[in-house]
Amino acid sequence: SGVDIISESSPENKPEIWFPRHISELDKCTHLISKFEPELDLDHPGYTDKAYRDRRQKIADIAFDYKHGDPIPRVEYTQEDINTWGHVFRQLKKLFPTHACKIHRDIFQVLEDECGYTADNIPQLEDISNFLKRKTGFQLRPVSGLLTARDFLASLAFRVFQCTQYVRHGSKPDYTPEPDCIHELLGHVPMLADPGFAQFSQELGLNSLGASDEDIEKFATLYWFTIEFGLCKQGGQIRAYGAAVLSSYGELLHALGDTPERRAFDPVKTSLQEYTDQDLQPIFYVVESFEDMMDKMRNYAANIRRPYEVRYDPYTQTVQTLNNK
Ligand code: HBI
Ligand code: FE
Repeated sequence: SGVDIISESSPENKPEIWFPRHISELDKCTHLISKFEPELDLDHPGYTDKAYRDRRQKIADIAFDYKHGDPIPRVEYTQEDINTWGHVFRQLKKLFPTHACKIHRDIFQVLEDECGYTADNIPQLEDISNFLKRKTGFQLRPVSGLLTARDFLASLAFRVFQCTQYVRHGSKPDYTPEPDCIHELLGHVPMLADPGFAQFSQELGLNSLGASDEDIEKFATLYWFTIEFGLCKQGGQIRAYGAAVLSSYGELLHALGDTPERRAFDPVKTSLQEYTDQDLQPIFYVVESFEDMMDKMRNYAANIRRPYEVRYDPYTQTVQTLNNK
């Protein structure tokens, strides 16, 4: 795993867990989980498609070579990729007015007007990263696949979102168990352009720095049920704000339909909820408002035992620790 122990001599004599102190140290937070990849997995729809695997490899190399501060190299997507994007884009656009939360609807409109979000164009990560920098200070960094939860969450502390750049295989446009740039661009990017949501995301990241493996698992679960699959109340109705819901036509219909169970968001309980990444979600958590979600998370984090407090200094893009360290 990605945990390096650097010192055996903290005050409580517990080993300390290394974490990045400066945004450039995210170059070391690149531990991947090989779970489901076209090169390795017989069931992957791209496994028998040599051209697709070669394309994926080229895009993966961009992420492997990337260093903090580099512009994100542009990718020339194939017509097949663009068709896949267009298929998902058209379907979701029909549902957003009735199913997406207000933040997503408003910013999606801006992305259409200003950032080349159309059915026949896959926006480039470099352009979208620059858009986010202007809106909330978030930036994108290319990643070749699933990272460990520890590394993924650590980047959020620096307002960096680890973003895949490849497109799912064209034979299965409606479902992918891996993240892909369709999911990132349609689900995550609009929410990360909102100041309150950006703050929430960064705080989750800051809370994860140096946390125990057990706490990392809880923060990853909270990430799952908020940033990926969260629902919220709006004008007496339930709407989606989670990126995995907002980027899947089937999941979006399912989430707001009659089938799943919807529970009130409560970090203590939600952080312990088991989940699956292989099927539609049986359970969703609903927040009253984003302010309420933020309050509850701050309360939860304040009650977690940790050897120090962390602060982010945006001038130097550095994490500082208070107490002892
Ligand atoms: N890695 N690239 C990438 N994208 C994710 O969404 C992601 C990840 N690694 C871990 C992870 N998500 C989940 O464990 C979250 O719950 C943190
Ligand atoms: Fe995601």
